[in-house]
Amino acid sequence: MSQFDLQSKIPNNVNLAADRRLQRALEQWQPRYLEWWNEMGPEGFQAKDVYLRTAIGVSGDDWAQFDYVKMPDYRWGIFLADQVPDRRVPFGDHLGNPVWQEVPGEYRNVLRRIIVTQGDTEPASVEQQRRLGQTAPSLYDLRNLFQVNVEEGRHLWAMVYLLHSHFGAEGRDEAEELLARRSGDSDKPRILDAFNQTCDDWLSFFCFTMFADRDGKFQLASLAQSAFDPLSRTCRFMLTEEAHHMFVGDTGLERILRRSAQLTRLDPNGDARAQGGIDLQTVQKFINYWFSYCLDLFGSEVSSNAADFFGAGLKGRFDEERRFDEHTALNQIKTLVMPKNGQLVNEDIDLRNAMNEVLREDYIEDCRNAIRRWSKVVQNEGVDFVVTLPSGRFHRHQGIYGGVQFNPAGELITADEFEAQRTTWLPTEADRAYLRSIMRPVTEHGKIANWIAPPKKGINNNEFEFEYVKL
Ligand code: BYC
Ligand code: FE
Ligand code: FE
Repeated sequence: MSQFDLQSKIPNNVNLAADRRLQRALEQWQPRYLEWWNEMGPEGFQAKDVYLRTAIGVSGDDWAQFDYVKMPDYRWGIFLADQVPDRRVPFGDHLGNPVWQEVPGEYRNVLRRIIVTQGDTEPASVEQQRRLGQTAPSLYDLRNLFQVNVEEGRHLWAMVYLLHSHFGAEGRDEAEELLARRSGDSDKPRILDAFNQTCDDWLSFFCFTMFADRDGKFQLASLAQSAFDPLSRTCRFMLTEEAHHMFVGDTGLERILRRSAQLTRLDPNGDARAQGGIDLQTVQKFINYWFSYCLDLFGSEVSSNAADFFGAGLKGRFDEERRFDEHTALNQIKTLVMPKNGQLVNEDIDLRNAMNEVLREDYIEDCRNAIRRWSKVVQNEGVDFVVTLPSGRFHRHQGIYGGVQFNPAGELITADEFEAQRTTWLPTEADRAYLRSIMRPVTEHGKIANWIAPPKKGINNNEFEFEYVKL
């Protein structure tokens, strides 16, 4: 078991005190991180006491403690899951060899890129969500937003630790750049498209934590398989925190859908907007939008990068060790549906080259489970509406379907046909303006905005009425 040092400047379980140079470098990065947090973190509420969980361990039920904390005082730390004794490379060309504690020279550049790409998403999400505190539907939701935000900040620390400890001067430069890029900025945007999209209303926030944080689950799980053991261990612990982020998104959307169904029933014309709520079709449009942007995060369906990552043992499949018997993925094929000359044709691809698609399919299946549950919630409220997940081809900007138009059922259509339907399939400026108009902050204990149902229970065995944020 690793030793926990929770008292020093940077809480950690990596024995930072024993490596003075690394400690000093990270302690120099720390004030710049705090500057970034103050400038780009949550707008307002920074001086308020928020009921937050903080990591104090990496395993068991008591890995976190709950207490009132002012966000800038949050104890952002470096925590790796415990080392697995005699761990072996679980897949790829180095299958069965001991895992690496240091970065092999030949993989230095690709590993750095993987870590930087992952690291970049963490502060990006905080930037995207920074204004949401102003319109939270309840203190419970406000607290959950801030919980997600501080933990995404910690995920940045997790990646910066790897950059500082294993990539020398280049790693330190990358760590600076992670604080310099800005979500949505035209000069210095974040690396991936989904993390440059506006997330200024709570329907978007719940879609984001449902679909983008769930992408995080799959990306982190595939990196948790990595032969580079420090990356594996840090991702394993990040997954522990990730569960709550997805819970916020999944239950947030479920609560909106329940309330939307109730208001649809209540209104004589079945118009939830007339009752100050969100109509089900609008929820569907936001699901379509965020789901499709998150599918792009998995990369090209056919990708030699993905094949190289797998062969090198850097990035595995989801739950590689448990779910597969064969771990080289050699001499196997995957059939993909390809758009060719205005038609869809099946094409066999070498499995390693299709690894992005393999991971994406597992992700889609995970999303589908939630969608089925939500439809039941709506129907149990007596409204005949089925929430659907659009086809993985719909509204894509990357990969083989990028730049080709499909309807939500996944059928090829022309660009004109797509444009004619755009406003029925995807959020419009008017939809966004409507959401802004109904999203007024609710800050009384136990009260909740009209457009969302209360949660079934509160946080850490507290009531929904608990004072989650002291205003
Ligand atoms: N946006 O051939 P391709 C999380 C670029 S969520 C912009 O497909 P490959 C979190 C690509 O960079 C987890 N650009 O290559 C959640 C490349 O450009 P260059 C976050 C894109 O290697 C919530 C070119 O297109 N991480 O942690 O197969 C809150 C060709 O790409 C995009 C990930 O999801 C895009 N979507 O795929 C907080 C990343 N897609 O280099 C945190 C996982 C492609 O030719 N995926 N491009 O100029 C990867 O890291 C993949 O390697 C890439 C590329 C998607 C980056
Ligand atoms: Fe994260
Ligand atoms: Fe997350």
